[in-house]
Amino acid sequence: MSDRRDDSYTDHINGAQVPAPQGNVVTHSRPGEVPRRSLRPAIWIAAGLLLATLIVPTNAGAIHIVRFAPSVGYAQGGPHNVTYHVNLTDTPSFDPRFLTVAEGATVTLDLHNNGSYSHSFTLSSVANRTLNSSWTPAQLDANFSAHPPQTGANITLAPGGMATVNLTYGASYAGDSFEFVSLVPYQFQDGMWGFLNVSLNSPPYYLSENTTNTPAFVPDVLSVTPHAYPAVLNVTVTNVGDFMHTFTVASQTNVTVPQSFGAYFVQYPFLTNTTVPAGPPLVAIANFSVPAPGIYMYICEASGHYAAGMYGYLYVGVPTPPVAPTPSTAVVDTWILVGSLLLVGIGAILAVAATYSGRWPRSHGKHGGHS
Ligand SMILES: [Cu+2]
Repeated sequence: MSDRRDDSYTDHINGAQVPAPQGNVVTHSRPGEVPRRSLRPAIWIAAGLLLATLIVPTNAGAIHIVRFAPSVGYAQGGPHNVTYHVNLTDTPSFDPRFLTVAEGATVTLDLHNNGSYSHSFTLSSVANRTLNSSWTPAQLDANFSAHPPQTGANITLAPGGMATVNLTYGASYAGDSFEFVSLVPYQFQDGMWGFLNVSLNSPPYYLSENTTNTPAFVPDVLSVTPHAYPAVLNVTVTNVGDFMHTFTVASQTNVTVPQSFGAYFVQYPFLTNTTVPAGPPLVAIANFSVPAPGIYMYICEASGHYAAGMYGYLYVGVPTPPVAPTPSTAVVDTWILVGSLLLVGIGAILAVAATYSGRWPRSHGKHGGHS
């Protein structure tokens, strides 16, 4: 007993050659049989190519990471004590105006009058008392006569003058806030005030930022997860380009700074507005504190830089997004992923189809094979 088709096939090839009828073509296929074998490699190659598109988003991500690496700068814990460089300006203002020191730690205030008028740094010794900005200069003086300023923290600086103040607050002051003002008439009333906050014993957090000629901040996302608030941040900003920039952090959370940021920052004073010099030392330290969790936007105030995309986000106590929030890049990445998923799905369907249409290379011996 044997396969009739094999017998007939053997008989055929061993028999006398018969010329094909005119107009017909002789093949090994039976009438109506589709030469499917030639299609199967095409199906498998197509499926393989489509599955290979899995590599596309991986590569796109790699390019993205290289371009922005590191896309997120994470804070490092630092030493206990903290130093602030506080400018006394003719605005008139203190910059920065919100300072924080942990209980038991020493805060060093490097005061610098970089204006053309005299200013004073006068720190209240009364905790959690906000001075009344509608007071006259005489009423303000009367207040400090009744409640003398913090010892060693009532200093008047001539233009260009500098002074250093060291202060330490014990644990009983944790959570307290002390206002400081300028006693030069009408400067306090015009906005020259700030607050020194005593936080729980949490260290300052150290971050690194760079400014480039693009112009851009690299990274454009900073992340810190403080244990207590307000939290002291110490951001080292390095200028790796040739232009002057500023590292200007908004005080509102979850807000996009408007393009006309000048008016905005008058209404909502920034947490810090640190100049990043174009020449040596090319490094600036931004000391400031953040009062609460949230996303704080930072921008460069140099003309045209913010509009050209020089901004970033400081994530405080909230998780950072998986991709840096650069809108155009995020959209491209999303569509690459969606497109790849579609292609992978098609590839999988083709692979299943190829499985059901038969194995390839096809096993021999069932029919049409040479024994
Ligand atoms: Cu800039």
